[in-house]
Amino acid sequence: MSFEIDVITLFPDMLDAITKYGITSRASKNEIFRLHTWNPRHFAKDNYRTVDDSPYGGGPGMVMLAQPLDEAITHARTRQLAEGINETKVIYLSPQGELLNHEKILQLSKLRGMILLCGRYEGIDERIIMRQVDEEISIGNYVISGGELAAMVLIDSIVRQLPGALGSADSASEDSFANNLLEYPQYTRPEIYRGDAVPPILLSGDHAKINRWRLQQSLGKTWLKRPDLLDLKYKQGISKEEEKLLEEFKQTKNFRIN
Ligand code: 4GX
Repeated sequence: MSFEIDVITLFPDMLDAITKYGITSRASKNEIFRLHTWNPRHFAKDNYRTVDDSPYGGGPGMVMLAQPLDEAITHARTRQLAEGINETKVIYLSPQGELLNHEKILQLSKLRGMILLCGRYEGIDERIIMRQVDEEISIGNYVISGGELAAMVLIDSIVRQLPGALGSADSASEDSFANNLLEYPQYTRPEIYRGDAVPPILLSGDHAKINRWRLQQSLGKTWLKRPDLLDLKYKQGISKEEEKLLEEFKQTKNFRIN
């Protein structure tokens, strides 16, 4: 059964990038997930297909009308139900939402489907949030021009967690944030680039040693660049081996900030 995604958006073509490129394109072709868009404009009633109006109480900009959004969401709910999804979630992407993180992505990836609501202008009529929205999610403390890019961030990060989405070469469980550590540094050919050599241990062929070095680099990088993540790592539980590797990293002070 594929993960069913319905997106309510005035700019459905923006979402094409998800099904056109890379890992999410392959996952779509393999029917790991299915993406449907609904344009509120198609549900507008007047001859001009109006989807917005000025805010009551005055002020700048426009607000998305309740009625076209309501009908678009109802159609999306009906489609989810037809796909056998009895419990779906309507998510509004907004700076007023709960901040998105890895834990939230894992939680959402366990659903069978979801409906994403993309706002433009100054946002949507509050009554739609009251009547139809189950959760508000923010991708970060900054403002973008509409919910579409936020929805695409959410979709991409969820799809990566779905069974069969990643090739055997990739692994979601080894990604940073799955274990609260940053990735170790990567190198590829040539062995020496403009006088900078690849760490010799990576050419040694000793995979036990390489794994220990990589874990030490992950711990050290996290300590240097993301002490907030390292706190989470400690709460999650750090092994004696990891503690030793990090201490050794701190001692040797062979770190660079780049
Ligand atoms: N994380 N935006 C929503 C419309 C809007 C305006 C005001 C509510 C209040 C965003 C974010 C985000 C731009 C999507 C404004 N909604 N979405 N849009 N940050 O900035 O998710």
